[in-house]
Amino acid sequence: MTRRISLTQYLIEQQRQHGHIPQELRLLIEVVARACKRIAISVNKGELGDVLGTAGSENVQGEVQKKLDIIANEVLIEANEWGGHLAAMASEEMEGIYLVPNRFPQGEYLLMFDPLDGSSNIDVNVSIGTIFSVLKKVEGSKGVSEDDFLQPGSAQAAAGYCVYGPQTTLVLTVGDGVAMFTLDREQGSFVLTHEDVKIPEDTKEFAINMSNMRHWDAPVKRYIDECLAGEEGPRGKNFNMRWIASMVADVHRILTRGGVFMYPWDKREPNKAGKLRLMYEANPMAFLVEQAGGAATNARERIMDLKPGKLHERVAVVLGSKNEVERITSYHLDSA
Ligand code: AHM
Ligand code: MG
Repeated sequence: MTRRISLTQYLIEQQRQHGHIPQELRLLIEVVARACKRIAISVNKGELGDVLGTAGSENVQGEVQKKLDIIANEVLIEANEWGGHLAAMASEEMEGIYLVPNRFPQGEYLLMFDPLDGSSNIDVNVSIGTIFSVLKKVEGSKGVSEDDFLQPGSAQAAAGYCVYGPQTTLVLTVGDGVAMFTLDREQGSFVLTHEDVKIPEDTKEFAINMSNMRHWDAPVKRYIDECLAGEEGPRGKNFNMRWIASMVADVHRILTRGGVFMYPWDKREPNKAGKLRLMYEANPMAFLVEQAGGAATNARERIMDLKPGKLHERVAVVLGSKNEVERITSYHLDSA
């Protein structure tokens, strides 16, 4: 059985014994976790807390903002701005970067987040989550600008998500494997429930929004057709499909029992980008999935090798069980 230690104890072990994280990073992760607890409280109140529905505004990508998108964004900023560990933050819900106000001490880290992922599921009581990624400011750079954020995912110091589902679970990597912590509501603390999470290399389960099939590129169609052909087809086995439409929940299932998740580029998008955001969604999930022995590509290249060109960059995403991701990637490379 997994040792039932708190998130704090886990992080202190990472700091002391393994030397993986400096104290500032440990404290920063604790603050993010505290913010997630506050967001979980709002999510759980739902209609009773008057937090459901739209806020009557749009974010930088022209998407309608939900009340909870805005609440979660504010909670994360308020919790993190005064701690002294951060230089700046960036969020899917804000156009530019958020500089730590001068009245607070400045740190070396940069925090990025999708405050509430799976917005379309908020009002229907289906799992949603917060995704976060931590970078370190490039050494020697004075002040902080958007350029400081444009580092490849391989530079992440930590990444994780908190899924608000039947349980509230925080999933974290600091580059030493993946650990899961379940929120104990009586105690108010995250408790370690899975250590050294591993994604099986093979799977019989895929996740994709099938309603986009008519827009797909040929290699995506080939892969899914082969899965759907079942035992009689070239794969010689039957596949199951799941699509929650909350990346956090789909990735959580994959970290728990394997599978492959795809949000590929499709023909509606002229510049070959996908729907999901590189900095707030793809990079942190790719870091977690790789740390659990899986793989993550944009259907051609490793996601964590991509050099971002802008903060809100979008990217195609294929991640999960290693052999399946490699197969989908090779179908794309063969067709090029
Ligand atoms: P969001 O960050 O605005 O919620 O959008 C991202 C979400 C992902 O969680 C999910 O995988 C995808 O969008 C679902 O998209 P679709 O509704 O096209 O199936
Ligand atoms: Mg999202």
